[in-house]
Amino acid sequence: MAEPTVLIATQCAVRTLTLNRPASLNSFTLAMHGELMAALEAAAADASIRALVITGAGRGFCAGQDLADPAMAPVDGQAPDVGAVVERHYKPLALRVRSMPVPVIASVNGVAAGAGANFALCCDMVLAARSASFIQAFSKIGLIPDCGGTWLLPRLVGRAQALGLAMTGDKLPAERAEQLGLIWQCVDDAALADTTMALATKLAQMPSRALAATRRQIDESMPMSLGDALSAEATTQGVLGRGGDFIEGVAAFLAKRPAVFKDR
Ligand code: T3D
Repeated sequence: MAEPTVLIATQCAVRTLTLNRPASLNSFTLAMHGELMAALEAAAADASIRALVITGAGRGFCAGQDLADPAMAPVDGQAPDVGAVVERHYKPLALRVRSMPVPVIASVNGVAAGAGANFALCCDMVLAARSASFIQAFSKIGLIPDCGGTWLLPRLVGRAQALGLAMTGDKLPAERAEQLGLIWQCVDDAALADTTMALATKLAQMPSRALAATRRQIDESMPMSLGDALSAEATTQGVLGRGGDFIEGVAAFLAKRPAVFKDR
């Protein structure tokens, strides 16, 4: 039987998905796209899961599209339909991660290149090992950043750094990525697993529904006026205010006890 391209593990309420094609730095094949999407759907549907971690097996996080995947090879001299691959696989993947009902942490254990870098940046919080790096490798093969790169990069680091990273395709060390605000935190390699699990456990104990709504609100606020963003906040706050987590959060505060959140 073929080795799974995504390993799935659960510890308490934290689901960890490990991209598992280490010989090619966990680059994406169509098979891995399928298994990853199925794993994301399963985590979204499982009410016992309250935080998701995505990491890579071996020395890399993900090297983007597997450039040796037969699906990428020309057929009868015709170039592969790269646009169709992006539309059918990378777009749903990015949107699925961005709409998960629970917080998603990318635990970047090594190089994250091409769509692998932008897949990590789609996640809510990115922790990276000090030896890890981020590479917008697309320009080196005549493409533009995909998997959300053209949207994410300027929003995370501004136009000047976004264009510099995308045009040069230079390797950005994790420490510099943290300084630029591209990622949440860079930690010593030996501390990555524990730091990731501590963060995931903390987020798993928080009100998932409010965290997912926070992500949505921030994403949707980008093109809005302040007035529209304030109205959207009021609408979302109205929904959350009628939920069990708000009642529980306030009751726990007043009773000086830890809250137990359940909404998703
Ligand atoms: O359909 C579409 O194509 C559209 C979608 C596009 C999305 C994209 O992601 S486009 C960008 C694709 N990715 C890249 O261009 C990155 C290619 N990889 C690299 O530039 C380098 O491997 C790294 C900088 C990421 C790491 O370098 P290094 O020196 O640490 O490792 P290495 O020796 O290059 O790679 C180790 C092995 O992984 C090697 O195999 P081998 O020689 O040991 O058998 C290498 O060929 C393989 N590998 C790395 N990246 C890929 C890959 N194999 C297939 N596809 C890859 N992307």
